[in-house]
Amino acid sequence: SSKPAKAAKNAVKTASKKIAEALTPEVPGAPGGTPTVEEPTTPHDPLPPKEEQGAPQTRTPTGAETGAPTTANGQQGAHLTTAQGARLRDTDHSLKAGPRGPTLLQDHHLREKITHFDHERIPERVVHARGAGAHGVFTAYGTAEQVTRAGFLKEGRETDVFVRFSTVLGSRGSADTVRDARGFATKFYTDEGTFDLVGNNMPVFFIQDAIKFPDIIHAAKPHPDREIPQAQSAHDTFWDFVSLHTEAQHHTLWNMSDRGIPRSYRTMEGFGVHTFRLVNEAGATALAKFHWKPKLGVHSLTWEEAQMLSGMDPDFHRRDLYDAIEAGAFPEWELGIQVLPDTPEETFAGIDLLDPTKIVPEELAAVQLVGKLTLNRTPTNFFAETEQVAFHLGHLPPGIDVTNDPLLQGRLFSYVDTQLTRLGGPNFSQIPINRPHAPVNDMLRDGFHQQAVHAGVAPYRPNSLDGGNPFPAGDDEHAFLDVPVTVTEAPKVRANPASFDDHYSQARLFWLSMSPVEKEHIIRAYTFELGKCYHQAIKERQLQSLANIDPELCAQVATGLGLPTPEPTVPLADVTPSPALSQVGGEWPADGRTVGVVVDPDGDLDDVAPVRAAVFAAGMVPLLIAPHGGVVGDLPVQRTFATGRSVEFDALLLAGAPAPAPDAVPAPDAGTTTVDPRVLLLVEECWRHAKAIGAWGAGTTVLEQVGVTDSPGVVTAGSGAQALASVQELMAAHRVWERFPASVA
Ligand code: HDD
Repeated sequence: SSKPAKAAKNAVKTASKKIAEALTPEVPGAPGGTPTVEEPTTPHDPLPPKEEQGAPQTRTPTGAETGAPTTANGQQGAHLTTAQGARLRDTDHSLKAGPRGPTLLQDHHLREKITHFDHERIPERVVHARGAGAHGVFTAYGTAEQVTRAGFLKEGRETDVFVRFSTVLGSRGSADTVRDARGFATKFYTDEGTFDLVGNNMPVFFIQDAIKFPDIIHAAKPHPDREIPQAQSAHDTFWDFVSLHTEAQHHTLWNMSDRGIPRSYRTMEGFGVHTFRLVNEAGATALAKFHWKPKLGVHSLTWEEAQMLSGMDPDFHRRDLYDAIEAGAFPEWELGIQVLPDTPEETFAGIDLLDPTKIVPEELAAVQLVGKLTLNRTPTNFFAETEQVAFHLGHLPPGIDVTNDPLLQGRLFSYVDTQLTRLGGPNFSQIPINRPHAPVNDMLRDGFHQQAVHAGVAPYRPNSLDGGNPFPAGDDEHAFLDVPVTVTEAPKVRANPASFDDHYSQARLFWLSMSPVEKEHIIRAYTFELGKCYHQAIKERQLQSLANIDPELCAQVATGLGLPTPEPTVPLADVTPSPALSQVGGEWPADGRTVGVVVDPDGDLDDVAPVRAAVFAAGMVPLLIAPHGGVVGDLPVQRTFATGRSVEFDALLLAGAPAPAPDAVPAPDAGTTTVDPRVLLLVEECWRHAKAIGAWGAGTTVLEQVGVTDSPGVVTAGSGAQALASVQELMAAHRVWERFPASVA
């Protein structure tokens, strides 16, 4: 090569060397320019594994432990390793050809790390994607022993459970408090095989035949063109579907009622929906419907609270559940069954028990309590447990069998099928959360993600090689019994029984069972939802269904929409209301409720500490609200005027009247009030949402400035203790119901 070319090459070499030197950071102890990271802690001995992180069992064909190496658990040793166990020097820098050079393909650690990350997400559930799960225990009372041979229902039996609550429509990241049905799925790890009770917080369903499930879900999910609205039923395709499928009217009415916006998972009922068939030791059968009765009663949010929470705290229900469990306020439900005679007609009091759009009113068949569920442990890892848990209606123990409800029959196919895509193969029952606690001895082999190291050579039967194992179990050996129900001879058809055509009588029953305030909420919900629809024909068609349920309901919604009220096209059903369906009128424990306490750091704080202690003592959670964070006196502040909002609290106590802070949003009436406008807003909202409010001392000024001093459920007391006592009494009824206007009787 020529002289000038050589000189140019050298110049480039020198220049790049200089640049490299200039760019090499001078870090002591880091030859080669790799900065050392200052660790906030020093390596220590591995933590003992948490109990629930214990190595999952590996299964042999006989259900015995193989003793084979078990799966690894996260963060239990001091040193970072690759997935293969090689210790790593650095996980913060890719391997490069020089500090400014390209990344090398040979960086196996980089590729392993990124590849694994790229595949961290699995498909969300096609419905019920948003949910929260918890572990617990079920204790049987023994009261079901006469009707079912199920071992876990025998007196005193304790069974581990995992429960997952969910909304139906929203994506995994959607808000908890949207108007929707809630899933209530319980996995009982019984010693006779896992039992999954996959129910909802509403006892009826939209459709009568599983073949229509894709249709209703397509209609209810966001519109396919713009993918909006998220987690809402207030849109045209939903109301198009339900107004065209009048069998959906009963469930829709439940959705429009306060049941569609629960206060907490802890204050929801649960229902198995379908009728199941129980079989006892003697082989006698009964039909049954499952109910979960919450210890805290059934309570809901108001629609405005639900909407505000969607923005203020989209995780409201999840947080509430986990906070309660971590605080030791373990949520409890009693399991109940309605036992109904197993007659050839499969009806009770004229109600078709195979129709999942129908209930059996509790007044006609009492709910007999058979055991208690206590949720006492939050998941250790949300993905591993709550995301990967897989429920299936075909997970049945001996003593509980299915019926011919056509919705149930289709579900028996869907739940296993969906896991193949969602969990990536047929071995999902080997994922730790899905592992039965009963010994497993199946002849299922191989497949994606096989975790078991099956011994033996003869996974077939009969065989003469593995000692003949496994053998079928007899009736006296806890075998599952398919109840030999007679199948009547009938033509093969795609058709429903005639009784399935009654779409309005039970919707009317539900409506007539509501208190005036609950009716008012239902009217407003329909008016909101239909008001969000664009197509006039859809609103008119839905009004027609409402006319067939109840003329007054229809008239009020029609007025709200500015549309004429149609005449009923069917005779109004003559039904007897079921008082058990109303949420109003009782008194319940207030365990785990939140009480906001507004304090003025410059005011009289004498009563604050004792009131706070008394709220704790009552099993509730006091949250101090102050102009600034940190402490007031020596009490910790949980919410400031900037971070707190009324919707977080079940009741409000005013211990002071804080003056407007410099960062307060200016209020239009700033000249006439002496209190921070955010406190006035807090009180206004609590008042509007019918919450109990108590004040003493300077706190009473706030009530005066909002103008609610003499209102029902607003207490002015001489001391903090008195204010709390009165507020606590009011909270037993959940809300100050008389504060809501009611336009219907
Ligand atoms: Fe379903 C999930 C409840 C009808 C198909 N369903 C799912 C979950 C609950 C319910 C609580 C969430 C389970 C979890 O937390 O993992 N589903 C119901 C109730 C129904 C009902 C109470 C009527 C009485 N479902 C129903 C029908 C079909 C499905 C008719 C299909 C024909 N459901 C599914 C599914 C899901 C599911 C696609 C989604 C994720 C999953 O199963 O594991 O298979």
